[in-house]
Amino acid sequence: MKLAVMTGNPGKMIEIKGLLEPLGIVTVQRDMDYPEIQSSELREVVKAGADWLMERQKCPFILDDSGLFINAHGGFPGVYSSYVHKSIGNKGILRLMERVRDRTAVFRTVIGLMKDKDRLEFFIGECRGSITTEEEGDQGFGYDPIFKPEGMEVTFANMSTAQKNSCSHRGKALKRLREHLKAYSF
Ligand code: ITT
Repeated sequence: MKLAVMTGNPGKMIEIKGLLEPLGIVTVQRDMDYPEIQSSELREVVKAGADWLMERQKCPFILDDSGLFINAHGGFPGVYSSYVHKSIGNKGILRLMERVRDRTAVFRTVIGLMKDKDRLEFFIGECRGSITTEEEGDQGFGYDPIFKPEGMEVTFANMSTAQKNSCSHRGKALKRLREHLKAYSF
């Protein structure tokens, strides 16, 4: 079973491989830089990306759009997570959180699976947690050093891939995808 993964992010790829390859699914990274539309919904971003990719990439493939939603900032950066990370980074987020008492946040992932042309299915995962007061850890990528999942003592950046996958937004979405793929041969 071979599945193309449409991402330019090698960190995501490691997490995806970690959960899908033990099932015998061979994942191949394809960095096609598909357009990410401006929308308030991750699902809409995935849908538009999948429509664009459908004309250019052989099925089956998956794409993943994720975001960090900070409650005290009305869900910011949310769908703008990529732009915000590139522009102000984790240090910028920590500055925005100075003197903010409610540090709760949620990470969300929407994975789109395009099995055949015009057959898009969504797999969703969410992880509640909080924003730390300083960067902690050097594993993972993106916002991992400043996000501590609920009930855990450490940030994602202080976890192994397997530990992060066991509780993360992407891990949950991938487990749903994995269950679905078990019943499907391609
Ligand atoms: P692709 O779109 O090419 O897959 P990306 O890194 O742009 O890669 P997203 O748009 O899904 O991916 O991610 C938005 C931002 O959120 C980006 O800065 C990521 O680094 C960050 N991010 C996504 N998932 C994350 C995770 O599990 N841990 C930490 N940061 C994450």
